[in-house]
Parts: sequence; C-alpha cells; structure tokens
Amino acid sequence: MRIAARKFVYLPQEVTLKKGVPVVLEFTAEDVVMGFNAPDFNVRADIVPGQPARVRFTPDKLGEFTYLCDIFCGDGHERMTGLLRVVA
Ligand SMILES: [Cu+2]
Repeated sequence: MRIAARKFVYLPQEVTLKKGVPVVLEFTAEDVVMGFNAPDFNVRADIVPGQPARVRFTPDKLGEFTYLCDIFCGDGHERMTGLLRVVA
C-alpha cells in the first residue's frame, strides 16, 4: 500500500487495514524529509525524497488510529496527520 507525503498531507489520508493481517506501508516524500509515526503500533520511519520508506507491522487492535509527521517540515507540519482504520 503506497502513501505519498507532501506538504502537508498524506495521500491517501486514510487507509483501511485488517486486524491480524501483516501490512507493508510504503511512503514516498515529494519535496522534503517527512516522518511517519504511528505510536499506537510502535512504528515510525523517516521518509526521504527519492527513497521510499517501508514499514511492516501487523495491526493488533481494532479502531481508528491517528498517525503523524514527526519531523518538522514547514508551516503546516502540526496539521499533518493521517488515519489508520483497522477492521475485522
Ligand atoms: Cu512534518
């Protein structure tokens, strides 16, 4: 599953995952270094332009979980979030 990060959004902003099913999220950054941090699942990555970043994990709980950019990337940084929806 691919997610593009650019100032100051992730596209798509929401992804739906299945509980108990391993997933690989691949992030690309278009302009500057971004972060991906999903504290509910203990996963994070640096996303460097030109170098897709992959994170692997297995969602172990149901619900909606916000992730965020944890590398300051400019004026809209604080608003830069996305949603992981985990369904059965
Ligand atoms: Cu940022």
